Amino acid sequence: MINITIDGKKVQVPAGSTILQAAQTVGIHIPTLCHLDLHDIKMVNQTASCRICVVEVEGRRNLAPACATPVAEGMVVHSNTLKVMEARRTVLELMLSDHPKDCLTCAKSGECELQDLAELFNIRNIRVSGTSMSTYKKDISPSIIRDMDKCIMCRRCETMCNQVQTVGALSAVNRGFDAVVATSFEAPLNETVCTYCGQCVQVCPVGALTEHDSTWEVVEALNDPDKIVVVQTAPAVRAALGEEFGLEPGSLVTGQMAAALRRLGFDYVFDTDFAADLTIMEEATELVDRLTRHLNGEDVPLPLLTSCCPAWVNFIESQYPELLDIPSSARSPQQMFGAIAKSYFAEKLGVRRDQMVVVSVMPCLAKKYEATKFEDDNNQDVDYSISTRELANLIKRMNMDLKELPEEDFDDPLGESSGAAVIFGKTGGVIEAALRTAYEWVTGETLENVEFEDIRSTSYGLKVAHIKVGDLTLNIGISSGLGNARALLEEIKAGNPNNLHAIEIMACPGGCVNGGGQPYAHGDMKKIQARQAALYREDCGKPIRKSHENPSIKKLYEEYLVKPNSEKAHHLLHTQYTA
Ligand code: HC0
Ligand code: SF4
Repeated sequence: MINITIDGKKVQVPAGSTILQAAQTVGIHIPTLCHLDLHDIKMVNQTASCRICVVEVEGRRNLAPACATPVAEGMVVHSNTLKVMEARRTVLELMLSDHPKDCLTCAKSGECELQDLAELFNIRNIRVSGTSMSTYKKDISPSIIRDMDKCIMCRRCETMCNQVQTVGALSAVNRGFDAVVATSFEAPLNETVCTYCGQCVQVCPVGALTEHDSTWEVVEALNDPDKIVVVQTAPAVRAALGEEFGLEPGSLVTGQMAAALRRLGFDYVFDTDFAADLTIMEEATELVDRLTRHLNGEDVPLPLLTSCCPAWVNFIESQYPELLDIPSSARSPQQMFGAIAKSYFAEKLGVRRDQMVVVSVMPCLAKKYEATKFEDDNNQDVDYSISTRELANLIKRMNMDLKELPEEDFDDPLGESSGAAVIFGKTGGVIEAALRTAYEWVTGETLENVEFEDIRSTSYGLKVAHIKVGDLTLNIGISSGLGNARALLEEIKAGNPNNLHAIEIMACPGGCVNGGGQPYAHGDMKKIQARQAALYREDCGKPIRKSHENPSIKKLYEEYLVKPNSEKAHHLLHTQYTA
């Protein structure tokens, strides 16, 4: 261990630690902009480029960046001298000299780490002048908006995209004031391998990367007397929306959220969880069918890969076109919901599909792109997908405080769901939900304990579990984060040595609770764990915890779809993948 002193406090840390890490162990806050250490998901952005974290080290002439300076025995550090404060202030002024001054209208206003520091250092004018502002064209994709004039070259997005997600859509180019993180050949994002996972948006400290907001379009639809506006809410939203209203991470606000949506003017407040149960009916049927044929000696594609995460689907389509026969053909719950709302439910109401507007509230930015892919008669199944952050903003805009609202229920019939559906929002949840159903279908027995502890995990890596289903042992893979997905796909290409039968993949580390559209976690992975625990609590409290026992789902098959994988179900609920 190494002993040092920071601001008069004695600190003992392992050799190899940085001054920043040492300071954190004794609660001394040294500000950073570029630095981000998410060691839980193996992301360390240590570019030491912003120089906000400089400190004085006795015996050294120059200030040292705390994030990149290793501790040494007997080192004496000062983090709050006048020299340090002046240096930080000058760095901030230099950054602001090449930064647009449109904070009033910036999508990140109030959440911007650069704005927070400018406020903290009381910067009221910028003494640095004579520099020319860079001017980049805004890149507007269905999911993400890149405004590179705001890029401060922290390179967190690049590290996230390359190191954690292994997509490689972003890298730093140019020098000096023109330095920026760009796509190859500066192509628009929608012409690159970007999956729209939105993890770069989650870690961007400024307004360079933000979601493509659709809240005004939703408000216009709500105000159109000729439209029936239906909303669905994803599992993970209820576990994070409260954070935007000052509630503790992990607070469940399912009932208040339904009340808020009703007061916003939605005609029907439904739940994506209903469609998650529907997904299990289709996906578990496919799993049982493939397993049965495999056991009968047929050559069937295994392992079955879950297909409900759109960023993951984008990833396999662009990076592993040779494996496109193995994902389940089931569409995601968001899309199953849209298709059923605009057919079954529209028919019940006696309206045409183009008289109905379907809005989804998702923790995810890739869902915005996914919504553009599915349509009938030139009319999208899901018209608008907004993020948890956008919903919070809408609720605040309408002068409501979520905390003050009563708890209300979803509407029928697309609002009823099981506990299996709500855990979709956490890594491992989809496969656990599928197992609850597949177990009973394969064995014909009642599954007494529905909680598959062996496949649950709070870590963000790969997990392989072996589950007994009657005489069968199912080998299950679970992965969140696209880097982990890549590792599993490479294993499959190498001949599937672990003989995996089914794999769940979610693009965001930890699952949808950590989606690109969730309240900014600012690197606090404890928040993600609290949101995960909240979904398990909601599952525990549900009277029905298996998808195939959901009465509204049973009725949907009786009245409309006939049975899982029927011709009608196939037309409305399944898809084909394209490279
Ligand atoms: Fe998810 Fe979903 S669980 S992808 O993470 O399957 O976004 O929450 O809505 O569609 O249900 C996100 C979350 C969903 C879908 C569901 C799935
Ligand atoms: Fe990379 Fe995901 Fe950002 Fe696209 S959305 S650039 S894949 S991190």
